[in-house]
Amino acid sequence: MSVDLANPILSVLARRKTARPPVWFMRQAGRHLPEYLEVRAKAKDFLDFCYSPSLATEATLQPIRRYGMDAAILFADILLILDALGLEVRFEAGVGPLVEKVEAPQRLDKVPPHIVADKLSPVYETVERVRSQLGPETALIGFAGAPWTVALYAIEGRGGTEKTEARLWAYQAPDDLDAVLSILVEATAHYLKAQADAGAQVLMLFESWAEGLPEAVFQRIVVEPNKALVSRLRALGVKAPIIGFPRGAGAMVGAYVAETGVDLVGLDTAAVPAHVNAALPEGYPVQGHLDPLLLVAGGDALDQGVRALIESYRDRPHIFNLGHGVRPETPIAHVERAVTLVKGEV
Ligand code: 1CP
Repeated sequence: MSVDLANPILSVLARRKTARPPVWFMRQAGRHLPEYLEVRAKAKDFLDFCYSPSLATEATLQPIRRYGMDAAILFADILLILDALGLEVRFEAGVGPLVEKVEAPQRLDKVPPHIVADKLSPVYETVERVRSQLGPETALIGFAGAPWTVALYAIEGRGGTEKTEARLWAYQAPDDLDAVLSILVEATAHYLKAQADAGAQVLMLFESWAEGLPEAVFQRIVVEPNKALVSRLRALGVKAPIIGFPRGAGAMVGAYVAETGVDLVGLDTAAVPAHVNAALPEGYPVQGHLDPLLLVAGGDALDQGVRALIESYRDRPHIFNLGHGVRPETPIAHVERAVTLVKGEV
């Protein structure tokens, strides 16, 4: 792994401890920024926004300009791959994403994986444009949804905390679920390789719906497909470090890290530092996991939360982040305060 020591995010990913944790926030672009809402209004709909390199580049760069984050995350969405696979994907204001439901894996088998990746070429153009406008000290993170989380949208038609239908597939039609997950592994590997080739220096897998699964199910539908995706990326020659974010993995975080081969694990709001530190090998890097509500609350609670989190991971390489995305109602001054605290500028 080639390491640019002037880039603190890449240093942490190479297991080096940095003088202070580098910082960026999931969903740092988006609805809490007035300048985002302005750009958003220029696009026909959210898919059009994601597929317009000039608009997506602007949205990616806005939080870097405003806050001086150490990483930019590509402006796109985990559901673009389902659109490229031929499913109807819509983003309804106030409802969230809605996806055409698949009844059987064959529905996803129509477009070959490299064609799926080709259909997403506007995303790679965004990556190129963003990279050319970032300084060497700022890392560019490309991303995709991890297979289970994307499969959930295809099976249920939307995201969800209950996941009843998709989880029933794991028991009643395990071969069908495995087939869906394998198709997603292959398409996602080509998609992420193209992002890396275009200039993404880090790749992140969002396994956002991994909570509440029994151990054996977690192993089969989260660990195995994430592991397959990491190996497939390496087999395709991708060298970029990979962040896995198995949101809600809880006590399974150690197994996820040991078996998937991700280079760093993203932790969620409910992660317990003492447990994480006991479960992960010495020197293994982590990212997270401030409660996004502390960024809404501000004040002493925010200051104490930021300091406590830095202290919790003082002994291992750490990228400071939230436990989930920035909420739309977050005051800009609170984000500024948190970044200033992490950077040790107060
Ligand atoms: O402007 C709008 O109204 C649309 C809101 C929005 C935004 C800003 C959506 C719809 N997606 C995005 C961008 C996005 N999505 C980014 C890039 C911006 C950044 O992080 O700064 C990323 C990384 C994502 C990833 C994503 N999309 C995830 C994984 C992260 C997470 O939050 O767990 C998930 C689950 C999605 C699906 C999705 N797309 C949009 C929403 C609101 C959701 C999640 C909620 C749901 O399913 O109802």
